[in-house]
Amino acid sequence: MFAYRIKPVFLFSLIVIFSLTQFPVNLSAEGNEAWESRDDRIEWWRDAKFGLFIHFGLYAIPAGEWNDKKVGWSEWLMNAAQIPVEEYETLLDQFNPVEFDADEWVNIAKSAGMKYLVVTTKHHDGFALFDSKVSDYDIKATPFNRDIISELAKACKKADIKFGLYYSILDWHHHDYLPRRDWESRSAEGADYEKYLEYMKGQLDELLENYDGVSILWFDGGWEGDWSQKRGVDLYRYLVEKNPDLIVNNRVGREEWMSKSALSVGPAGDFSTPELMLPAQGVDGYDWETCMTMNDSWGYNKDDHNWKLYPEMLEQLITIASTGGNFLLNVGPDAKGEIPEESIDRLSKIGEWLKVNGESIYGTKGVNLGSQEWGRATQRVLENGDTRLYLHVFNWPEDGKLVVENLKNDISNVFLLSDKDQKIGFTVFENSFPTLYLDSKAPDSVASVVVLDIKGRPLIANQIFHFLNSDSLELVLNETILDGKMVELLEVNEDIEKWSSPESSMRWNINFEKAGEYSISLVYSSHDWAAGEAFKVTLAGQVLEDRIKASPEVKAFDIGTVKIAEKGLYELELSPGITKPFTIPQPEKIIISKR
Ligand code: FHN
Repeated sequence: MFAYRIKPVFLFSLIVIFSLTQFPVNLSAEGNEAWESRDDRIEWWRDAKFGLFIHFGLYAIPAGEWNDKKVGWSEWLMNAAQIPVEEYETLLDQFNPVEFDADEWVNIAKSAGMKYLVVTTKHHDGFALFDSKVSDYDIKATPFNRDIISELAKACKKADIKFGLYYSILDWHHHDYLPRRDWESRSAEGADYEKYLEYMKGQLDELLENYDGVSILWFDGGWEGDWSQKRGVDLYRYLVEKNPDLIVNNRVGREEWMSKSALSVGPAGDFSTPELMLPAQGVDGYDWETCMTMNDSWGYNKDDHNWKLYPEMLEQLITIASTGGNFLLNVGPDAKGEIPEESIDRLSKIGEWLKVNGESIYGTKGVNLGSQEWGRATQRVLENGDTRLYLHVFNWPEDGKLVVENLKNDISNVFLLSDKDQKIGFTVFENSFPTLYLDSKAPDSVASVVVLDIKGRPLIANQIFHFLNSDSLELVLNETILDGKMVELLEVNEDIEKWSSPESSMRWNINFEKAGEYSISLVYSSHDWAAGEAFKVTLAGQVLEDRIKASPEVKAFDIGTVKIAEKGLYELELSPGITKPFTIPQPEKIIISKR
């Protein structure tokens, strides 16, 4: 068992811990200096859009298998194979990634068009990939004995790649960490969680003080035991005060990211971290980053050959950028310290695409044009206040005609990003959306970028929902107007806490092809605490009022009947009642059925 030598740093960190707890514990954002400085600190990250995630550690040696037991996520082997600490520690003597070359790793990221990287300094197994003075369970205890984090810091600086560090709050190795794994026989006798926190702060101090240019701290594993949002807010404020250029993810906290796709940010952390998922659409005004594997494991798994293909990954990058997020794409180097060829191949192809089309990704913002046959768009505001739209065309129209649904702006210029001299014709007829006339052959086999310069900021018509000759219409919630802003609602069945006033509303334009009586029902589940909240549906001048019914499972709730006297276009509005908070179930769908 390796000792954690708490030497003079103990005294220092104890004082710091003491002063740390002096911050007025404030779970809201106001008065949180770190949160108040966020916009300045995070600006480079918002423009960067694309980074490399690196999971590397002792787990690369067994590579997903232990005594014939195979696991999916190789970095979870110690827990999944229920390996006692003493047994897992035997890996230390085998850790010798002699092929590790920091410049090579960083250049792979750079050639992929990535602007930052995040590398595991300590994952859940507790092993530190750096020379830690507060621990003997670190790189010094291995035959390799070089400081990988130090070498990567230097390589990133040389290559002008921003340097980020992953750190796991959870620690399956440290004696003072609690809780123990439920399968463990190791006694928790004498374990002191506060001592573990001093140790963790000691390592975080080392990471910020001993390595040059740390730009991101990427926390993970704060989902159990006594870690809390309160501790997360305090740690976030401490770290940003210590390094005013630092940005920190929302996993420094606890509740915020637990639903994985949560987009709520702060005041613990600067950006949210949905994982292994793509949002149906993005949401303005949030900073979020999706992290993804290239196969199925974060750490190197010798048996994991389920590699995603390059086209899928490029579409993921574009989809994420078009919905306002960043993409952290993972590699798991093997025990020799080499990034798998399959990863390098895919990354270099993405890099080749970005060399030609990077302008449509870096420094852009998402834009919600509603669902489009052809693909996804990003936008950039031009100096004159007009907007440049980048249409990423995955499905190149065979007849060369590309309709930009919902776009109502005047168009000033259309051309191919890959050949700016190749102008593209377009027509916009009264009451119709722009049609672009493209060459028959797509310039790129995966995603071709058509640039559309429009007057002013995007004017996007509400989608019009049609019954399409059916007597029932399901308004599946993927786009609506909330508080006057086009909001993409990511997750159904989560209560909307975004209502900012009783005037808030969600609205849909519906084309009723037949007059008659229509029943309205909402399909939702809802938390107990929202039960009884009033809300109303307004349609054709008729108001149906109801109160939320607590329902853990998704159910259809009949709200009432509306009379449509004449066929035509009507607006359905869903709005909160007068009670506070203005919470309302975000319905999975609204069903309108002709009686
Ligand atoms: O448990 C970890 C997992 O091993 C991996 O590090 C991912 C990457 O975001 N994070 C946790 C699972 O959410």
